[in-house]
Parts: sequence; structure tokens; C-alpha cells
Amino acid sequence: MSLLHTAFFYSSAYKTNQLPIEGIPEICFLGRSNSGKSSAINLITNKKKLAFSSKTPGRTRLINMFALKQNINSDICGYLVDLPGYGYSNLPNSEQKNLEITIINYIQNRKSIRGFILLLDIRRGITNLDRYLIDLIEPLNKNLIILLTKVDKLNREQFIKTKKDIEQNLSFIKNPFEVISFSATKKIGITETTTSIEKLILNNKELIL
Ligand SMILES: Nc1nc2c(ncn2[C@@H]2O[C@H](COP(=O)(O)OP(=O)(O)O)[C@@H](O)[C@H]2O)c(=O)[nH]1
Ligand SMILES: [Mg+2]
Repeated sequence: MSLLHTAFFYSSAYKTNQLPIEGIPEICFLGRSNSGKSSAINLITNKKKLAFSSKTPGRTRLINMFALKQNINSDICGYLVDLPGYGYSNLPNSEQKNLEITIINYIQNRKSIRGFILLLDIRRGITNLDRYLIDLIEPLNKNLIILLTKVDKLNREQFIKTKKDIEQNLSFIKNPFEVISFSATKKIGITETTTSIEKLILNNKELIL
């Protein structure tokens, strides 16, 4: 069984000071509200409702942690972390700002982060906030995987052109990173995503705390 299929809900935090103590590798899912984060987490963990997915953008405003175990009796070996989505159009500015502060705080200070999975809706490409977060992630020298989501929404021709354009727009990123085309609806990119995440979690490199 895939390690990711062992995922179970561990805890929710409203602020970063409510998170579990550091030390276990965390894979952090980032993306605009509605970019397909919950759907992607549900799919790779093979759990229909692990992460809440909704047609109403912006329902998940907490940091949700899902724990992984290699065996039922073993210790937790990793967490998938679902951060609040950003860029809501229907939230008051102050609440929007608070969410952004929580996300930035987590990204910059959480040493347990092994890798970032940044989701970009292929039809929207990179927004200013995505770019801002990539600029924050870059100097941390951590692994970055970019999931181009909802690729089922484009036909083959549009897909090829749009992917090329986005990759060009991502060329400002200096560190190596991986781009995976993904669709929760058509189940595209699951094996690649799963393999990459499992490698990050199980790689024996000690966390530098
Ligand atoms: N066509 C299509 N729709 C998707 C895909 N992934 C998510 N969605 C839809 O996009 C909306 C937002 O998805 P959700 O996973 O809740 O996004 P989140 O806000 O980033 O967690 C929902 O209506 C999903 O059904 C996909 O791969 N293809
Ligand atoms: Mg969500």
C-alpha cells in the first residue's frame, strides 16, 4: 500500500503556534483558494473526504495536518499539511491579510518542512500572490513541486501551449523544481506526485532544526 494511503486527520491549527512540535518531515500544500488542493490531497491519499473539498471557495481557513505511518504500530513518519488557500475574492480584507500572515509565518519559520507542493490552476497560471510565495520559498532551499491542476479543462493543443507558457513564466526560479500536470477528475499525474512526495518523506536526511 502506498504510504500516502495511510493518511489520517491529525490536527487543525488556526495559528502556527498551535502546531505539533517540530521534527517529523512535513509536505506543505500551497495554492490559491479553488486551485484544487483538497481534491489533490483526497486523491493521492485515496480518501474521499480527508481534506474538505467544496464548490464554495475559502471554506478551509485552518492549517490541517494529516499524519502518515509506515505500519499501524509505528510512529508517525510524515505529515501532509493543507494550508489555507489564499486570494479569496469574498473575504474581508482583514481576514484575507490574517490568512496570508499565517501562511507566510508557517513557510518561513517551520523547519520541519521537507517540501512544498504549489498548486496552480493551469487556466489561471501564476498570480502575484503565487509569485510572492515562490520568492519566499526560494531562499529556503527546500524541495518544490509545482502541480498544474485541472488539466482536463483544456484540450490537447491548449494544454501544450499553456504548459509551455507557464514553464517559461516559472523560469525566474533558480533552484531545481519539478512540474507535474495533474487532474483530480481524470486522475492524471497521481503516480508521479505520489512517488515524489514519498521520496521526500522517506529520504533519510536528518532534519536540521
Ligand atoms: N475539472 C476539474 N475540476 C477540479 C479538479 N480539481 C478540483 N476541481 C474542482 O475545483 C473546485 C475546487 O477544488 P478544491 O479541491 O476544493 O480546491 P481548494 O480550494 O484548493 O481546496 C471544486 O469544485 C472541485 O471539484 C480537476 O482536476 N479538474
Ligand atoms: Mg481546500
